Amino acid sequence: MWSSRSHSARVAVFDRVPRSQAGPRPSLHGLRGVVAAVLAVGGLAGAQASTTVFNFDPGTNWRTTTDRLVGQQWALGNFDRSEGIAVQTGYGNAGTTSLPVESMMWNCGEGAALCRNAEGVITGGDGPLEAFFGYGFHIEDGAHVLAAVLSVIADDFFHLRVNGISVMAATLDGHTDGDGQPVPLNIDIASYLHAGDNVLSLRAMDGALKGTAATCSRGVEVSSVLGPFCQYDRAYEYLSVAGAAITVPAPSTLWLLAGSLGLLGWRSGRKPARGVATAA
Ligand SMILES: [Ca+2]
Ligand SMILES: [Ca+2]
Repeated sequence: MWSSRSHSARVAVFDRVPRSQAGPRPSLHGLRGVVAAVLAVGGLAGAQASTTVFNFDPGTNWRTTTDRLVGQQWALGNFDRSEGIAVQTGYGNAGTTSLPVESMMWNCGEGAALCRNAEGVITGGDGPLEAFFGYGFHIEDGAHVLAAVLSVIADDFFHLRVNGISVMAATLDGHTDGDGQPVPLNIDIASYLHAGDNVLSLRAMDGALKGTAATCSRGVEVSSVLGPFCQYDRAYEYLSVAGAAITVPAPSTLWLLAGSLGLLGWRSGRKPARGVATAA
């Protein structure tokens, strides 16, 4: 789907995950449709434009830390990728079967020492109770954000900020299907991006919201944007992220893209690719 064959537009793909390894992804068909259409349009129109795809799936562009001071800086939009460490990718577990393991990550320290159980095995349940994640990327001057979507869920809590602005927080408890499996939230972040440096930051925690309880019967109480939260080892922990942003160089080319997208939809007998709804 991400192939750049047979079109003249230059396409930069960051932190690419081969489809053969990636497996099925949740709820990104609309975004992938847009990518395919843009690439096809490049071929149809002979456009010389540079299209850039920033891949937000877990990989080398993500950094993580358990240092709250560093995490707070990332939350403010001040990202320095010399801080923190590489994320542990493929951080799955035996109980979460609906998410592609490639979309799951956590902070495991150097050599994954923080996530190993007494037998030295990474089970997905022994990581730190809180971790911060950051992803910095640069949008060229004059580029236009055609689409930018994140599909996110965390076990058990996440708070997403983009360029220092609070975008969404949620718990796994509030987003499961009838089988108890996680249902990621699709978040349209296009309006939060701008030319220049951009920062995605997430805080993720294992535990549960304190709710109406008088105290945290287990673990420690910390503040969160959703209210007091009890951090404790509540079985598995992970942050699942998938998605991408697509930029094109100049708004003046958009009329061509829009017209050709409609043509593609007609030619293929399908509706043109639609945006992904923003969760409430
Ligand atoms: Ca745990
Ligand atoms: Ca948990």
